[in-house]
Amino acid sequence: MSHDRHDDGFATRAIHAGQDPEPVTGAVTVPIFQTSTFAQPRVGEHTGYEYARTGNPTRTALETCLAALEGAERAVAFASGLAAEDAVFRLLSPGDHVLMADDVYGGTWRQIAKVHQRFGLEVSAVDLSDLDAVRAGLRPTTRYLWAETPSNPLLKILDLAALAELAHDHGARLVADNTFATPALQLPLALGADLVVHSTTKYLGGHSDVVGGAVCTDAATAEELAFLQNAVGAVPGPFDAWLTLRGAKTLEVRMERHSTNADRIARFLAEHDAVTEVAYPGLPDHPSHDLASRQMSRFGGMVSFRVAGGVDAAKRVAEATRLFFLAESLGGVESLIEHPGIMTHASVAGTALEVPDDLLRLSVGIETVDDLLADLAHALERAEGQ
Ligand code: P1T
Repeated sequence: MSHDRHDDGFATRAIHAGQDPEPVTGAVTVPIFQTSTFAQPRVGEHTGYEYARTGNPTRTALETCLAALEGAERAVAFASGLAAEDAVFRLLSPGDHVLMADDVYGGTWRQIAKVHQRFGLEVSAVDLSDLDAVRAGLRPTTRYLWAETPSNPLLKILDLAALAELAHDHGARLVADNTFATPALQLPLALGADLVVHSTTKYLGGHSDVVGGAVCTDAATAEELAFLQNAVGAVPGPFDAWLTLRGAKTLEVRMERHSTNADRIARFLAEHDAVTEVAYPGLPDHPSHDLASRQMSRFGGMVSFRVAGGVDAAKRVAEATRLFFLAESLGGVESLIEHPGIMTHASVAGTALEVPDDLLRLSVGIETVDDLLADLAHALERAEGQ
C-alpha cells in the first residue's frame, strides 16, 4: 500500500508519496491504469476499485502526492481547476454567501457569478488585503472567504493567517487558491486555511501539456468532495493524472528557477522607461513585500506590468516577443505573455474585478534568463510604436 510519507522533505514527498514501486512488476513509475472498469472477484466484492469515475489507481497516486505536498489529510483531483472550484462551491446551499477577493482568475468569478448565483449562492467581492473591508463584507450567511494569493493577475498578497482567523471567528471557512505560489513556496493549510484549491494545469503539471485541478483539505470535507467527484463526474483521466504526477516530481526545482528568473525580470522591468508599474511580490517596493516574505519562501514566477502608452502599446509589446509565447495559462517551463484585460480576464470587464487595459502578465519560464531579458528588451522597443 503506498504511503503518504508526511515526515519526509518536500522534494522526497513529491517523488515518492503515493508512488511506491508497482507491486506486480516493480515498475518504478506509477502505471497509467487506462481502464474504465475493474473485474470483481465476487458480486459485491472488489479490489478497492470498481469503476474509473469512482476511482482509478493513477488518480489515487496523484491525490496522495498532492495531499502530502500541501500537508492535507486528503486531496481530491478534478478534470480542471474550475471543476475543482465547482465542487467546492457545491458544498454550499442556496442562500449561502461567499466573500471573494476582488482580484481572482476571471473564470473563478464567472463561475460563481454566472453559474452558482443562478442556483442561489450569493457572492460579493472586496479587497481581502483590507481587513476592515473584510469585516464589513461578512454577512451572517458568509460560509467562505475566497482568497487567491499571489492574485491573478495583479499579484496582490493576502494575509492568509489573518483571513483564517477572521473567517473562523465568523464560523466561516477560508478557501485559498494556491495555484500561483504552489506548496513549494507557500502552505495555506499550515497558516489556517481550510481548503486549498489548485489549477494543476499550471505549476504542478508544469509543462503546459495537461489540464487539471485539485482540492486539498481535511478528511471529512474530502469525503464530501469525493462524493461530488463521483456524483458529478468531472474527473481527470488516468493519463492526465499521470502527466500531472510526473510534473509534480520536479516542482521544487522548477519553482526555484521560476523565482530566480522572475526576480531578474521584475528588476529589469522596474528600471525600464516604457514600463510605468511592475507588480512582483519580490520587489522591495511591492506594497505587501514584508507579508510575502513571511508567508512565502520565494516569490514565484508571475510578473505583471503596465506599459506606457496604454492599451495599444501593451498589445504591440505582447505581439512582439519571440520566446515569450502570446498565450493564456501559466506555470509551464516555457515563458508566456498575455493581455489579461482582453484574454484571461475578459469575463470581468465592467465589474469590480476589471483590470487595467495597459497591463501585461508574464509567466516567466525556466529558460536562460539572459535570453528572456533580451526578448523583453526587444519587444519593449515596440511600446513606442516603432
Ligand atoms: O484553467 P483551469 O485548470 O480550469 O483553472 C482555473 C484557474 C483557477 N485558479 C487560478 C489562479 C487560475 O489561474 C486558473 C486558470 N488560469 C488561467 C488559465 C490563466 O491564464 O490565468
